[in-house]
Amino acid sequence: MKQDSRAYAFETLAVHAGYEPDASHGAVMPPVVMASTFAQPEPGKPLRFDYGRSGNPTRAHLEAALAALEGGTRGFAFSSGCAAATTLLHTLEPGDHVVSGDDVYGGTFRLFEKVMKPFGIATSFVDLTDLSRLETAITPKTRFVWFETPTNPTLKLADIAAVSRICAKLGVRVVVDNTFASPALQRPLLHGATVVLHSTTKYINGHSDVVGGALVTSDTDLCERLSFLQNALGAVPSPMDCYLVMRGIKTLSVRMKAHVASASELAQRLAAHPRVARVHYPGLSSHPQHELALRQMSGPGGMISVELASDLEGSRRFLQALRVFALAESLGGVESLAEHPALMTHASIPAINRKALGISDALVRLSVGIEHVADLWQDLDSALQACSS
Ligand code: P1T
Repeated sequence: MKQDSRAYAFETLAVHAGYEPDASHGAVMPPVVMASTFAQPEPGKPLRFDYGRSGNPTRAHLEAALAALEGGTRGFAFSSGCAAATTLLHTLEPGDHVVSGDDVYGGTFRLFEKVMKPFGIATSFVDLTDLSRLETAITPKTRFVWFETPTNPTLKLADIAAVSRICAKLGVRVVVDNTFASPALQRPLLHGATVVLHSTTKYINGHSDVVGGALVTSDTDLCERLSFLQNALGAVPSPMDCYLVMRGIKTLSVRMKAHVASASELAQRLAAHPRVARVHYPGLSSHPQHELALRQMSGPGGMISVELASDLEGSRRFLQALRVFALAESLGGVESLAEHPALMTHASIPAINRKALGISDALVRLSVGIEHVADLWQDLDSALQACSS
């Protein structure tokens, strides 16, 4: 497909954005350019690329694809989601302040509290399901309002357009970690956010074989600074990883449809199960922000968090009884995964905070893959039987 400014549908962009068959060979997939450096015709006058940290053709294709998918002008690829977050936080200065959603990935919480705080960047954690709390949390030093929607792991939503309206009035940039939804289901920049962050490790790559991250924005000043910092901090992905993520993107739409269909069915069944106390899934009408999910997302996603009607031992038995779901951290791959946030992905969050957020010993998180839904249900149902034995 010729890259032009037409408004192609997301499915078409996912297959084609960022690359067109190359002029010399017509290869329909981007070449993996493994070179760490690029010969220059004259000293200090490189062709487009000079050194692999500063830029690489395969990475450039991925970055263009990411920008197109999120509807931004520039995409930046990183070696992990945490590297993307770290680079973005380096646009701040000592004394600056961040308002973060209260429920975020444990590694993001750790970055704010254990890494950035000692450098003089303070973070306030706020429940953004109630926006009256946001304006009081923002200070003259606040530079970012940063949140996940849906959140990891309790799947709360924040109204991106409403947060962006408040922040625009106050001159604060809005950072949305769109890892759980992926751009196939939600495009935060179109709702007014300034920057979208991804752990491309998850749905964007989709095959659990790459750790990667991304930022996308249309903010010109931020683009300039991120471009500098991406090179200066150097947390860049390898060309091979860029290629793999680019390949994963081609099936993002179809994968997300399959994740949503199966997760929707499993969430309904789990909600009716006697050994389940509560199901967190934005697609259920019982979800406190189901209306917002319908408005803001084109599908409620492939993640489900389940409060079992049991204790820590029951959760352990459930997770170890699963046969199709693998007991593992991470999410968004074609294979189904299950994990225990309190002991695994959110262990770096103090117990008192976890308790307040509802990350209890009975909470398990499911990443619903693209296997047959009947096999997934049978697996969950039999593990639930094991849970209280
Ligand atoms: O793992 P990494 O690629 O560095 O991405 C960090 C990250 C950022 N944002 C969100 C919403 C995330 O979920 C993650 C990583 N999360 C897991 C590994 C997990 O199992 O929840």
